[in-house]
Amino acid sequence: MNSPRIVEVRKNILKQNDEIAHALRGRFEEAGVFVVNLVSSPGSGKTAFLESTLTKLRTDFRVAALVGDLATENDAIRLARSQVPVRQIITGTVCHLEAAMIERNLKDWNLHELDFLFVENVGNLVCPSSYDLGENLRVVLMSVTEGEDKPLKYPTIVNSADVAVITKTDLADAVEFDWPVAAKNLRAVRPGIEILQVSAKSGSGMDAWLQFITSQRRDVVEHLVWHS
Ligand SMILES: Nc1nc2c(ncn2[C@@H]2O[C@H](COP(=O)(O)OP(=O)(O)OP(=O)(O)O)[C@@H](O)[C@H]2O)c(=O)[nH]1
Ligand SMILES: [Mg+2]
Repeated sequence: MNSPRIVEVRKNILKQNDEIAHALRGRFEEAGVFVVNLVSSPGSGKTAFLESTLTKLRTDFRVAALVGDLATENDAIRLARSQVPVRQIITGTVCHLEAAMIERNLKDWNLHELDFLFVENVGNLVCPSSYDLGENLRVVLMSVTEGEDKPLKYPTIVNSADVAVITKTDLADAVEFDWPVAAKNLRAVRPGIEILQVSAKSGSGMDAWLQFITSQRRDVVEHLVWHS
């Protein structure tokens, strides 16, 4: 008897989130900031990858990051080593970031002073897929140690992503990672999805990733200039 009401409440929450995300997207666009949302299972390497990304990007761009976790400031402390503005969002019992949390935590940041804003979502392969944060690009990370079948088991998150990044490639041989099968599984769920390969530890693949996001940002910014 309770089910219809639960579904209704859930629909309302998602609708409210979409409205806030829509407003955020407008603010990001107006400020010319390119927003990247990183999603993955716990421990796939989001923070290591993001710390490396922030450190490399900050020489040419103005960058900042928000990071969500149920508890601890650990990831914000790690990301702050890149010397860019970082803020931790503690979600308590909530297994994903919501647009309202992003809005609240941007508070005193001037978006016009940023070129890139990165959001590290809570490590979870299910909940974050339903919550738009107003981002330009959603990146799903999958580490080689998780197994090639994860896209088939968690299709919704892959389906909601714009690009897939396979992480910890330095460990690929040790776990006998099957690259063709991983690519086949990702593309079975999300046909045509671009797949990048990185190791935050060795730095391999980071240049291709940086080229990819800077060109994605250029396309968005040029599109805005063209239409203004
Ligand atoms: N060998 C290797 N280990 C890595 C790499 N990237 C991350 N790790 C390790 O993997 C573990 C998890 O990395 P994190 O960066 O904390 O992963 P995360 O996705 O941010 O984790 P949560 O925020 O807790 O979901 C740590 O022990 C990292 O040192 C990599 O490229 N190669
Ligand atoms: Mg992390």
